[in-house]
Amino acid sequence: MSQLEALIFDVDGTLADTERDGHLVAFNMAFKEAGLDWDWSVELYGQLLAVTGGKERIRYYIRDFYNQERGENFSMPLEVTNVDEFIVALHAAKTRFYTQLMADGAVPLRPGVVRLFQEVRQAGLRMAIATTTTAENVTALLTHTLGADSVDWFEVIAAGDIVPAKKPAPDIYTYAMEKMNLSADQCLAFEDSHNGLLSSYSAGLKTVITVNDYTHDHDFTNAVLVVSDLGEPDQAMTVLAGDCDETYFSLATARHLHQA
Ligand code: XBP
Ligand code: MG
Repeated sequence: MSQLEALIFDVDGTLADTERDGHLVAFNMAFKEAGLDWDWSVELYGQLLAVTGGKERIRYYIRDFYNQERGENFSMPLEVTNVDEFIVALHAAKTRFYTQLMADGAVPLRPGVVRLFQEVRQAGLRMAIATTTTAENVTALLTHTLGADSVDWFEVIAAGDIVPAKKPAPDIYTYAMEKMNLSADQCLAFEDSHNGLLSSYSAGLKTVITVNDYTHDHDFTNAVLVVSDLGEPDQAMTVLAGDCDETYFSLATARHLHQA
């Protein structure tokens, strides 16, 4: 087994609870601004999360939910001729609202995230990000929670449309590892969802899961560890599956899981 060289992190749901308090809010703000009377509920959004990527999620809603909710098929605003352009413009507005929410401090990082980042940096290990969300959103979250220089803590920020196939495809993890010139057995991934785990696992990565309200019932059979969160010395994590006696997740935990 190779030595552990790098930790690769998902963003949404893993570093922060951005889905409910960030993305969902921003989607609804964008709909309102566009004059649409769509208002996604927290519950509906949980169903829409089956599809990753904001543009893909809007398309999924139009195709699979709109008629069921409204009893009529979606018809585009009169001034719009092309559904792809409509979705791209709506999504650009959503990104604008999302980055503003991050600037307003709407979403904090989850327990243990900053502590683990600092420990990894001090130990000289490498870090990367592999996410479905838009690169601007990653920068906004990192900058407004950790400061502008935190973007440079990550050797690669693999995000959004940089690969054609989003999670659950392995492409975004494969891309990040290629950029770092590392193989999967030199890395450990951190995810929060079934789609995320499908992506990291099919890229060959051992994966740690921190669950959240949207994902605690997902199938995490292929994860090496499933925990409530990364925990803190004074705020114990709960181990939901896997072998771990620690009360919080440290670099030692990562090394141990990687070697096991
Ligand atoms: C995250 C996502 C993202 C966000 C929306 O998935 O699905 O699409 O919900 O982001 P993961 P954009 O955590 O598995 O990467 O609107 O910027 O696409
Ligand atoms: Mg996620």
